[in-house]
Amino acid sequence: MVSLATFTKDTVPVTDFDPYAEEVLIDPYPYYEQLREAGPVVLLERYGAYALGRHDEVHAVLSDAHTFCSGAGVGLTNFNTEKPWRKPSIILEADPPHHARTRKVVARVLSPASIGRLRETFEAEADALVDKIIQMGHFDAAKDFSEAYPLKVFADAVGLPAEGRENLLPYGDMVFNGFGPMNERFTSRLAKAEESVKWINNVCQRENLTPNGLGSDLYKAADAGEITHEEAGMLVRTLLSAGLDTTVFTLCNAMLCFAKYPDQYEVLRENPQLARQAIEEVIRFEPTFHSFYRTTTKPVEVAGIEMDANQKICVFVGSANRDPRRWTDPDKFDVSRKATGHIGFGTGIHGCAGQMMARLEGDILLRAFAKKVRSIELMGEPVRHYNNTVRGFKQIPARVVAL
Ligand code: OVM
Repeated sequence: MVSLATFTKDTVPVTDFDPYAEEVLIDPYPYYEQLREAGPVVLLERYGAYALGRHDEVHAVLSDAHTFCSGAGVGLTNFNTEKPWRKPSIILEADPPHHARTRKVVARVLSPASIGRLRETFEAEADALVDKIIQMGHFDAAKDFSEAYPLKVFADAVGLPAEGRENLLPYGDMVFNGFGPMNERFTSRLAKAEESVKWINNVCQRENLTPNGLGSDLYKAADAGEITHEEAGMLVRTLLSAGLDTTVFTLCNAMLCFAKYPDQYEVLRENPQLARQAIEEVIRFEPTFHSFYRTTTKPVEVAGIEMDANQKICVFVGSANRDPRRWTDPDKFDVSRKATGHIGFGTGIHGCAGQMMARLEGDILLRAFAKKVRSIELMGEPVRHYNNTVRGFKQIPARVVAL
């Protein structure tokens, strides 16, 4: 175990904790507890960044985008002094006032009113996929289920060609590794990324998107003069960066939770209407996103700790979601609890713009599953997917029994 034994220097506890160490990615929660107990603000010595593990401070920092900006990057790399590995996102890595213009367009394209039209198709695809895994009996809950669904329904919704979709997850994997340190996990991914980057950049072009999808909607906002056509392409890149690995891993985490806690699956199966609440609890209990950064724009005090301007702060949403100061029995997976208010989607002006889409996919697929599947059990050890920022699986050997 990485020692979190802390000593005090300039009043801030200092730790050698490495959030990107393999043993932490396997099970971060004992480390998060130590982080939270060490203090509201801790200095990650090896990365020269502050860390927040408690709900209240995480929430406060994410709620103040002027003091804690995103324009210097939301990863460890400080764009004020270091070169980003790709062209910065014009929404994720943008600050007020510019951020509002792109955010407004993306928010509309991903609003409940806009994505409501997808429901029937999403439901039909969910039914078909659940029938398929029931037919299979033994299946891989990662590949055959959690990957298959978003790669079909979300990619179709954006308007992507069927060909080449195998590039989407590797591309996202690189983006999410890129929010961490430039470690081996990131550089090895980058080294073999050329083809995925090329494919992604290509399908962001209007002529390669179907005319009625969400990608095309972004270009229509450009036709209307809200953004430029080049910006529309950049925002399609955002949909493809943020929209696949995240939902895939959330579905993986949901499947694993239900395999591990059959009593909780039973609750859902008896009342499939609980699917939406259950997905919320999955995202609280096993959030896909675990950490990202903000950068101070001026000298500021956080929980009594003075920080200089231009300092990186690592915000541990995975820890905040288990903070006993905020949650009763935080380490209990409980689909009956009201998990809304978790910050698995972040919060504030940069709070996940795709969260309604994520919920739509999760809710529909989980409900279809709960209506047809009596039980799910593991048939072997799940194989974890290691990433600097997001947690999920590449293989979950499982078996389902039909109702
Ligand atoms: C983007 C982007 C990429 C990854 C994640 C994300 C969580 C946004 O390119 O804008 O939001």
